[in-house]
Amino acid sequence: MTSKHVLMVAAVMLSCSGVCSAQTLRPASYWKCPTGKPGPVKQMGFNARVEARYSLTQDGPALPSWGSRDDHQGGDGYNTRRLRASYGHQFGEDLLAYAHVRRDWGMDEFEIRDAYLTYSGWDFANLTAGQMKAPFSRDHLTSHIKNPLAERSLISTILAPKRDVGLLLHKADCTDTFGWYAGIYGGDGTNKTNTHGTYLTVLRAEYLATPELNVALDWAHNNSPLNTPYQKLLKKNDGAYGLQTLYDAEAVDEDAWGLDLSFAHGGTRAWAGYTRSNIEGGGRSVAADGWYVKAGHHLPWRGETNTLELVAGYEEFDPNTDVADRLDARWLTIGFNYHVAKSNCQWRLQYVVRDEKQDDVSNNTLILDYEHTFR
Ligand SMILES: [Ca+2]
Ligand SMILES: [Ca+2]
Repeated sequence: MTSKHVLMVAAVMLSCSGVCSAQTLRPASYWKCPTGKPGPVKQMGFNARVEARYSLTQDGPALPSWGSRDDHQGGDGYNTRRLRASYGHQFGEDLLAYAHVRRDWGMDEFEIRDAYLTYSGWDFANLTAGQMKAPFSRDHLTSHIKNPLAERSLISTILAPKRDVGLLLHKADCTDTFGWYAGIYGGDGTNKTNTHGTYLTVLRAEYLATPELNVALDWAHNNSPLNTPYQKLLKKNDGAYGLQTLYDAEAVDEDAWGLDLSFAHGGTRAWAGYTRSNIEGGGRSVAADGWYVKAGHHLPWRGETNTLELVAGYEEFDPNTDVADRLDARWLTIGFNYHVAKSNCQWRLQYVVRDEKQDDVSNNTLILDYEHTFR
């Protein structure tokens, strides 16, 4: 941790103010709700976000690599994990432009995350074009700072499609009871052009059953061989299951489906999700799946209910259902979040007990995390 890091984090902490945003039931906000309407609000103007983290992971032999940066391969200890900036601008009634860049831990320069335009002049749907999050998995679609846990679930980081370049039709605004998203992308991932004539297709439907309960169903198909999160997992773990040769041969189809829900009542919130993916190529077929539940409860303190939140989560992830190995993960997280200014400025102290179905290794992690959005 350099003196520059210390100064930067100290400056950010001192600027922590009472600014906050409402918790959303609908995770993906590609559009701005009219003033006064509840729901996802795409923040206009300039925003910046910093996440600073200290993590300590047990260093057992043959650690599975999840690429989380919290293990020794990822360089645990202190890191400035997220350094983000975004700018949103609304042109008149029906056009919104949004851009989001990052210079996270280990990066030498800024990288484009989102760059898109949304047109809302039609009644039947809005159209978003550019680079954006593919609409799959609540856990992936919700900004990290609004996640109860310091880590997103493994199914959302490994099985869900990520940011991509393409077109998205969506009708899931604000208080719509039913919401839907239909997107087509190059499938090659962030800042990649489609060079293979292959595509990622994603569908998502959401239902606001009550103002407190949102359930959703996802489906995706990707026949691009480049840069999928599952392929990255194989690479990090020495080409597990022999599938890397299929990816290298550019002949792999990935299908995924999932469901998720979120519930919020008073000071309590709970999320749950399941995803299953099938990978096919070269006459081989592999299934991967997993699920998670996580919850938080705000403890009242001096008349405030948003200060201290106890959190817990459990997840299972199986990257190959035919094989029992050290990549079969069962993780239990417990800890608390201290909300200085609701979810826009918070501390997290969490302990992750990482159990492997086979050949358990010592790899539990302690995380102290500080995250701040300012605008
Ligand atoms: Ca397995
Ligand atoms: Ca373990």
